[in-house]
Amino acid sequence: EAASMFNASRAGLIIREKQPANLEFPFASLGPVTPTNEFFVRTHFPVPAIRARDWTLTVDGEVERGLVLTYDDLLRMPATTAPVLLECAGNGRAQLVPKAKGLLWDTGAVGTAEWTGVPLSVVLEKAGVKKGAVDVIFQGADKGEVDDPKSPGVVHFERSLPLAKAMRPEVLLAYRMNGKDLTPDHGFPVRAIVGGWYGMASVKWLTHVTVTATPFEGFWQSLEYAYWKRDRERPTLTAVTEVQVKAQIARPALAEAVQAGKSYRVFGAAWSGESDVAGVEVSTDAGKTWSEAPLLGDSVPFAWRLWEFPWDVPKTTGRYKVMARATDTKGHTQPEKHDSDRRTYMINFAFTVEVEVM
Ligand code: MTE
Ligand code: MO
Repeated sequence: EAASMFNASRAGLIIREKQPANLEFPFASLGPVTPTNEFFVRTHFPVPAIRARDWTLTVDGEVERGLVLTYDDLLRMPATTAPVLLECAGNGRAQLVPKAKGLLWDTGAVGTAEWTGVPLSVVLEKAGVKKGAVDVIFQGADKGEVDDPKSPGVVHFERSLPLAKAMRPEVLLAYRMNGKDLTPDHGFPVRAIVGGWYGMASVKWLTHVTVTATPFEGFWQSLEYAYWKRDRERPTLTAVTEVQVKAQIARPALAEAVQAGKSYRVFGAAWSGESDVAGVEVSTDAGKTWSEAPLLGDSVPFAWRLWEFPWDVPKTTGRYKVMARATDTKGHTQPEKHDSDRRTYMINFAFTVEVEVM
């Protein structure tokens, strides 16, 4: 099982950790949809081996009718297919100064795939959510030892959504990725897909959906994947949720040689969790001046938007610093620096790509 993850089809991915598998997409290969064998993999524990015929999804807690769904039950329910972006909350961590702890993702812990699944709302409506319910917890089959002062020992990977988000159409119980059954490392047989939120919300190998009357405070949202939110200057660790606005450059790649005096097509993607990208700007002089970069195609909610910028490369050779920054339709734009209250998550300051004009 584990060995199969390192076969030839994985040759295109950058290995950040072998066991458990943490693999990064080479962002220079950017396209509209990320092929499954190039899609980044983020796992905290060994991949659980689950056969579709043995799998069940238990829906319990604050519901009128508890449910136990089989894989076939789920496949018979109304499904939707949509491209949705997943970005790990730690994407870009390698760009932090001083050097951060944790997996040092560069720019490739992000991808957009086409997911097929049943809206969670369909299943919750079938179960009948009781009045007073506030949270919906997703539990994955994978588990392991964590360093949690509140509940030391073995825990499952678990995350919750507030009920209002759980009922949104962009929250799916997904069983297909890019038109095929999920692969083991992407959550076979069924995972959550939470459009607009960082990847940790999209729980893989999903086996339990529990509705609760009190806010969930599991390890993966009160200690990990949590940031310091200041309320009248008093910081509290708060769960990371919505994806922050960001543009990333695919080409030129770091240290790429660019021809002097010619035109070069700077190319990248931009996204923002629950809103659309309004515009992208590019700077080729380390952020002194910025120009609008045309957006390509149409805006698709919860997916990324590709953009390009025709750069008239100067005749003067030397090092140039290329940057991109996006603004979303809510008016948010990327910051210049990382806010340390975010710890090593939600890293969306505008990165610099140094290129050699020659
Ligand atoms: N679900 C389970 N059960 N276990 C995990 O370790 N990792 C999460 C999320 N779902 C994880 C999980 C994190 S942090 C991310 S970024 C995404 O899965 C990555 O999804 P992918 O591996 O399909 O790219
Ligand atoms: Mo993640």
